[in-house]
Amino acid sequence: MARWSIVAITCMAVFFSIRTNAWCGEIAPGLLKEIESSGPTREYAVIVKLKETIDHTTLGAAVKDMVREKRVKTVVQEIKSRTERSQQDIRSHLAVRERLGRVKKMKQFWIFNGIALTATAETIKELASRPDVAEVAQDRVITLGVPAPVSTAAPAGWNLDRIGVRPLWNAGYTGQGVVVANLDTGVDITNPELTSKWRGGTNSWFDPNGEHATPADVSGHGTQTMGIIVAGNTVDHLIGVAPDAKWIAAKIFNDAGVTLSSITHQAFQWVLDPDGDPNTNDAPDVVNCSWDLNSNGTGTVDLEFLADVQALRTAGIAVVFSAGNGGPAANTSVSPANYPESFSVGMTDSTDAIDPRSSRGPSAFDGSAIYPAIVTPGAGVLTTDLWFGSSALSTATVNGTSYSAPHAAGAIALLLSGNPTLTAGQVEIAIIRSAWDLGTAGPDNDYGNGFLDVERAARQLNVLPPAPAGDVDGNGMMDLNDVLIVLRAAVGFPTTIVEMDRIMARGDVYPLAAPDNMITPADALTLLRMYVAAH
Ligand SMILES: [Ca+2]
Ligand SMILES: [Ca+2]
Ligand SMILES: [Ca+2]
Ligand SMILES: [Ca+2]
Repeated sequence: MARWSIVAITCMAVFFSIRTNAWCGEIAPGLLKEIESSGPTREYAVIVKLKETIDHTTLGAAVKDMVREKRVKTVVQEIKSRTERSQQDIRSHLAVRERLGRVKKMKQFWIFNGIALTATAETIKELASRPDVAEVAQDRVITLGVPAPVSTAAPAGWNLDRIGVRPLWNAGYTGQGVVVANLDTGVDITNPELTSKWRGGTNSWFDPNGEHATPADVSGHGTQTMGIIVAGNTVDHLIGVAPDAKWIAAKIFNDAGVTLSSITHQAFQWVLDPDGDPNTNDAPDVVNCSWDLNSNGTGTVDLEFLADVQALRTAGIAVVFSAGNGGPAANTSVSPANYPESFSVGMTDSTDAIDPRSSRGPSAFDGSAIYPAIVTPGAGVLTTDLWFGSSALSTATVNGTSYSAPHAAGAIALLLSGNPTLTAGQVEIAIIRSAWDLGTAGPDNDYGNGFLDVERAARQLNVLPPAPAGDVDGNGMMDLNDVLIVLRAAVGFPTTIVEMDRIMARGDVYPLAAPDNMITPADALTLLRMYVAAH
């Protein structure tokens, strides 16, 4: 323990890096324009960003082998103490100005090195000229995109079967012991599907807009995204990927559907340490974000939340983002989904074809990284909706990459319930490597690394044992249903792309010496013989 501390202190010294060599900071162009047009007397809501930033590569390397609880605690403590030290000077400067009434509504952050406040143009210029300040920028308004129209009812659970949840469910991995969070419009806790799945307690709900003391949602968006992760059951009400996971939520969008940069920074900070005590690890294991910073248009990069996403990821929390609805043109990625630390998820329809709206790569972050990371169903998906006190279950059929992201978040929760010692990185890599290749051969910028298959990821991670030969439906044994599936495929019974890929991978058993990459009646016959021989 003592030895680790010494090593840690040595490492900590380089956790901060200075990004820019400029002598003093600047006023962001958008804010400058506003000041020029609105004059000197007005007060502006701004975020002062300091030059020193946490070096997450170094910090990440120092904490990567720690158990989850210690990792979260170490990351929170380190970045807290580093940013506090870094902000000492400017905070005493600001304290004086606050007493004079020249600075108001100060909010200090540690998840990124900055302070939100309101001030007049004169004070803003003075702050921007400080050598420790990188930039003073507007506290921007972020609007939730208008959701696509709700479609007609889809068969319940098609999307869950498609991503291969059943073999995990059958093995008893249903999300138990895993906590997921969303940063969204809130979650309607009165919906009976979601009531008992809330983790509960004051550290499980955060409304930085101060509108709701207990979990609520007036829009439906957050209730719908959370439903795809945790709602329903594994028996007769198929809605969520990981129905035994618990949820917590930060309601970043207010009841009018808008948020601010500062509000969203507060939510990311809350996620890392919901009860404000670094000694208790009450952070979630997975965070789902079904929104983007589209103010600059798609195909651009906006670094507003880079430090926040990096901090969560350094702490070992998976951060899943919807890839955006800016397709079908190439280079339509959005931030924060296109940050390297985000896990971006695009949208397919019920035939496993990419939906035209799904944003395409490459990632604008570096202009070359594959985007999205993966694709999942997102068009025509059944989920929970706002509940108005009726006795009937309240559901909606929804469309958009907003609803693809929760499939991946739920899949990560399932895998973690199968092995809680896995890291976010291990799980994400397994999901990418086990995804079904669609579209152009190999990773591409429509389907990313391919279509989510949580069963294959689980086998790669040894969460599930290798599948028996000929187990086409993945239920853990070679049985008559497998024969039937292969026979139907052989006679051209319509199957989707991923279903056909699955059947090919497991059911192409004839010729025995070298399967021919075709499903024919001979494959079904071979499977039948295998079945008879085994029984
Ligand atoms: Ca805590
Ligand atoms: Ca491909
Ligand atoms: Ca089977
Ligand atoms: Ca064959």
